[in-house]
Amino acid sequence: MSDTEHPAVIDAVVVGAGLAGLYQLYRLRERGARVRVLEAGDDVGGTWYWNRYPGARCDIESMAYSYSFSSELEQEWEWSERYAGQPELLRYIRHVADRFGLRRHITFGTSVTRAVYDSRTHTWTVTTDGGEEVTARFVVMATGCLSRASVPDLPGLDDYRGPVLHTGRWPHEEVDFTGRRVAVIGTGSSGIQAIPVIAGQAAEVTVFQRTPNFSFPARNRPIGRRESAERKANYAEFRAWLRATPVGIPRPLPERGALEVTAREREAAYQSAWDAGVLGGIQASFNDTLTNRQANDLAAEFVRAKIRQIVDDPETAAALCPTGFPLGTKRPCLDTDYYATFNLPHVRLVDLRRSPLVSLTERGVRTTGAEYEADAVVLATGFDAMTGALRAVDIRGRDGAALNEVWAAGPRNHLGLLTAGFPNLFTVTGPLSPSVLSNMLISIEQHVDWITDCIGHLGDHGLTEIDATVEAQDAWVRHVAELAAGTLYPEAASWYQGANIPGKPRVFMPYLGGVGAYREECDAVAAAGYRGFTLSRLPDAHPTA
Ligand code: N01
Repeated sequence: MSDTEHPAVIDAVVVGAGLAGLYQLYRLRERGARVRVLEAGDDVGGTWYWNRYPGARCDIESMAYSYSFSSELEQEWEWSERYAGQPELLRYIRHVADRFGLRRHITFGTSVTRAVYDSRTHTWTVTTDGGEEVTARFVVMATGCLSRASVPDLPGLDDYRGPVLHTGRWPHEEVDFTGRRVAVIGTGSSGIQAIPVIAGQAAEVTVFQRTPNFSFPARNRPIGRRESAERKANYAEFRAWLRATPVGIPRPLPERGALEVTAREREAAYQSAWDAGVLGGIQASFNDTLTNRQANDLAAEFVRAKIRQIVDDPETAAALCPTGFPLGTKRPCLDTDYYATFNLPHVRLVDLRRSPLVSLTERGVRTTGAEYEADAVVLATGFDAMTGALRAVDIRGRDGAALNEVWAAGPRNHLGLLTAGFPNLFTVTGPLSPSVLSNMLISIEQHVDWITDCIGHLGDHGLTEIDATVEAQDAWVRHVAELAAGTLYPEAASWYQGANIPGKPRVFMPYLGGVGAYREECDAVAAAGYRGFTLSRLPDAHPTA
């Protein structure tokens, strides 16, 4: 069969052509499977296709946040910076698509609206926004954890006369803020990356902050040839080490608690993390930061002291100091000159906790304190994380059951991979897996490898269906919740538990056991003949993948 033909029933539909979808396509093609990838964007890249806001950059080191499946790719690609910017990441992903001949299997500009399982044939029929129907034995949702932009329901949004730009849906054409007054709403990772860069261009920047965040200097720098060559000489060992660490990020693994050392030693450890510029470095200075409130307070106070040191105006510094939630329990940020940006004469901070946002007006943003005129409004307001992109598709499993109803009180699945009653539908880095609390590349490759092996196992044994058992699923959901309950994470109203979306159930969604332990569990499940899953076959099945 030619690559461009679309047979009546193909082996797999992969939804999304970001880092996860591309690797899934590569692995299934390697097995000779007939695969189609359906992608909403007009190019590959996923997150790095959509998030083009000024300053967008990965906050995990490029040489760790990259594919490891091909040593040729690893060796030939040269990263220019320690933390790659969005344009370079997109170039890399495009290179991967071209190098491995993946594009011809991808249909761009196409969103999946519906997916319906047929228990009689063990197939899924996927419907697109263009009305096309594709029937496949497996569906892999590679739709990303942070892909559904959240636009808050702000009164007056339609009254505002200037452009409103969401960081997660940034225009593809150049946005020039020179001489403009820009209002930025939101101070999470996106806002914190964008604000210093926008301030470098705009005539005036007003930052509307509801919750201050913990942010640490990235200490980004070019990667020299020598540094790159040294890493490449030991790339396999480096990757193997990352896979066994808690989150797959190159940073030290602490053996002591913050209260087991002297104040001087503690300060030195925090300072060393601050100087290193590694995501989560401060919280990872000691092994109890996320479980012991006293230890956490010490780390948080270290960061607040840094903010007060950097920011000249004491009132602005106080407003920028995060309080009310433990350090690390909302996603920490890495920045370049974020706090120092507030020393610039044309940048001001509006503390929405003191004067809440009332509405957008024709000319700008109104709070209970004043109206701020702006020529453009940037919404750095985040995403309907982890479940948003999955729930946006009308997914119907066995007997017509709707995933949205099954997940009404929060996501349920086994290992974050398959939901009972929705056989043969896999989620890459789905909720209840390490996902957003890990280096996504580590988790993506682990999931895709597991899914590919699973599909291969079914094919090798003449099986046509895999479904999670309700018992295994219930136990996994409980396990993920118990892990979270043993930490300080539930104390923060974070997007990790859906708190940023009105009406979303509060369930802590990422698995906290670490990528190493998680991989071991997934491998053990597979080695035990897919324990916790039911495998079956149609009487007249002729599996091919
Ligand atoms: O979104 P966020 P993000 N009125 O949800 C505020 C990843 N990422 O796009 O905290 C006023 O973190 C909201 O306030 P509050 C990373 O995992 C990675 O910045 O709800 N404010 C908050 O300040 C990250 O965590 C990179 O009180 C409103 C902000 O908007 C995740 O994406 C780079 C509001 C949203 O912050 C999401 O980050 C960028 C309202 N009505 C992002 N609604 C990398 O470098 C919301 N806010 C890899």
